[in-house]
Amino acid sequence: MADHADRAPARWAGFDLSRPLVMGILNVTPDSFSDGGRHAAPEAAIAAGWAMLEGGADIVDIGGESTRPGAAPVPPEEEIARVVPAIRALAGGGGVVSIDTRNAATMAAALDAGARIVNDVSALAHDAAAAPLLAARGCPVVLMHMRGTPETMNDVADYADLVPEILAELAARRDAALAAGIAPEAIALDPGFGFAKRGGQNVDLLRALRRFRDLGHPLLVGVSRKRFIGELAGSVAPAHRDPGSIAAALFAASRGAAILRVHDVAGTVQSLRVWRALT
Ligand code: HH2
Repeated sequence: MADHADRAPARWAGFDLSRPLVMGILNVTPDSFSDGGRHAAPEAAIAAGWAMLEGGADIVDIGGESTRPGAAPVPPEEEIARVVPAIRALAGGGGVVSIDTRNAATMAAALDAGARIVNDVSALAHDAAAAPLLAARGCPVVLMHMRGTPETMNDVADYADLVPEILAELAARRDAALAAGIAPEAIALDPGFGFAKRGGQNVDLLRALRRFRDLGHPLLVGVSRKRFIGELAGSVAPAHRDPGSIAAALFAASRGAAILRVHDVAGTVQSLRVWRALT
């Protein structure tokens, strides 16, 4: 177990990475693919966030813009209005919050409201102001691999050689972050499951996770309720994909994932505890 500890850093964002961290997903959106609309009201979002922290989440990842395939962009002002009340409440009460956004204005507002980590599915490519902002703020950041935008990504999922191409593209985004002045120890990397990857490509990528550790950063894996989990499980709808998502999360942990981004926090925490005790 903890085989991610041999090459990747031992700490990130103030956390000890000797066991995988659990990041709970809190989408304050009307349209996210599996929980859209459930936490659109601030009170519902805050209650769901506390339930995740009580269930053992190390981090609550708050997002105000769906990035499901085909999703339309949300203006930053709207995104900020959605996420700030939940960030204030959860961070103010002692929870560690990350902000899931591509927009520098939203990153700044979220950090001002108490978020400690930025999670950007565009790996700071979407908004030119993002990298200088994070370099100045010195906060930890997750850089995720994607091609195109959520609107176009399904059309650009053709790879001659899947894993080396994704490794090179993610390394290029990491290098851009370093060139902008972001500290290497602030950076975690994510292969971006479901983002410009079709069904079986996600499986190949997950099986190759160990190769991503050679980039020298903690790895975040987000497979929770994604379409390929539903396909592997046999045409299961998003709301019923938690058992399959946990199976994939444990597999990712065994291949070196340091942070697991999940909807079912309590189920994942319990599964990890048992799995770690056995291994
Ligand atoms: N997946 C989603 C959103 N943000 N961030 C990282 N780092 N990795 C991921 O795999 C990832 C992510 C999409 O999932 P979800 O938040 O559940 O849905 P939606 O984008 O529809 O809000």
